[in-house]
Amino acid sequence: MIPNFELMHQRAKELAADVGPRRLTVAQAADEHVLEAVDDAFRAGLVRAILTGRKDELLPLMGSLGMSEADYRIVDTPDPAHAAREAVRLVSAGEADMVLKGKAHTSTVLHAVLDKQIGLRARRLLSHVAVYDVPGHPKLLIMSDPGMNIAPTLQEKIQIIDNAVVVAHALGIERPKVAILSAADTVNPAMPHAVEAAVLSKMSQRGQIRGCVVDGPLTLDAAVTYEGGDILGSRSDVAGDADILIVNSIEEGNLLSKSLSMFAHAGFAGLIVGASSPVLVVSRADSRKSKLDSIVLGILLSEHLKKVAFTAPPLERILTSEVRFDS
Ligand code: COD
Repeated sequence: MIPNFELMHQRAKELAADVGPRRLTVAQAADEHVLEAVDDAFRAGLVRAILTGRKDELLPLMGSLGMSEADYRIVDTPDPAHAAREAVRLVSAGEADMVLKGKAHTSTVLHAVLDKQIGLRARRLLSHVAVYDVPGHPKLLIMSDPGMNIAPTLQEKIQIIDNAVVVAHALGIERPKVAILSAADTVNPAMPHAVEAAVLSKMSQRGQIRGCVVDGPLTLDAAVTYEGGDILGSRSDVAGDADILIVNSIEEGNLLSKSLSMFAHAGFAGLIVGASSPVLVVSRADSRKSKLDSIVLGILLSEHLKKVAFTAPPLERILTSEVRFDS
């Protein structure tokens, strides 16, 4: 199990030594921190990159950052939509292993990823999975979905859990503990999300959600601190030791994410999971380090998907008798 970003980088370096650098496309690459992170990854032998965007914008910026044009393939594209589509198309055509969002807006990249012709759909829900390295916390925290699905339904939450579990497995967490967050640890019928959390816990207990153990509703402190988890004692397999936090809306996820970064100074890496290849989504405000951490996480996920594809059953199988009594 990889407990922090330092060891995540070490693992990616070992993989690169074994199988060579991963192939990365960058959607509208003319962004200073994105280019710096890509160049850091290139110099560390982790990636080879194809940069899309306007060449007359890219080349001067690369020059000012001391990057050599000879180290990169550049695909000249007229605008952000074309840059995003070309970056995604190259991955779906097998010319690269993953996409990194550059200057193009998140929704422009996501629309390209969802495109039926050139996109990366894999008959699954796509969701945003964020990983945090919180100073003082003994292990990485995974959270979903702070960036794609706006108000997930119960069925969508099942797939959001599946996708987060895939990332946990890629980080070597064999049977991740999943906490469904709420404002209280009791099932209050007046709180619809708490009722959904209870349903998800029961589905997990029945083996309908696999590869992990799910419990909720749990408050944040009950989920991640031993003092908080103690309140629930042996009644929860997750409390006090959660690996994955599931939030109920994009707003809740965004607030938790920004709080971890701003107040707890957590390191952050983020990507979209559920597509046929990893899609690395970082916001413009994210640091060079965060962008590099996201590339490194993408490398681990891309390698994991080569071995196992998606092991979790698609939703239609979860809801059929095929797995009803499976444990
Ligand atoms: N997984 C799989 N397929 C999807 C998903 C998903 N999560 N979302 C939409 N689709 C498919 C639909 O089935 C449909 O075939 C097609 O994509 C278009 O669907 P729409 O019209 O419902 O989707 P859009 O175009 O309105 O928007 C999709 C977005 C992902 C762009 C939208 O959900 C969004 O804007 N999410 C929030 C992104 C954001 O602002 N993040 C915060 C900043 S980081």
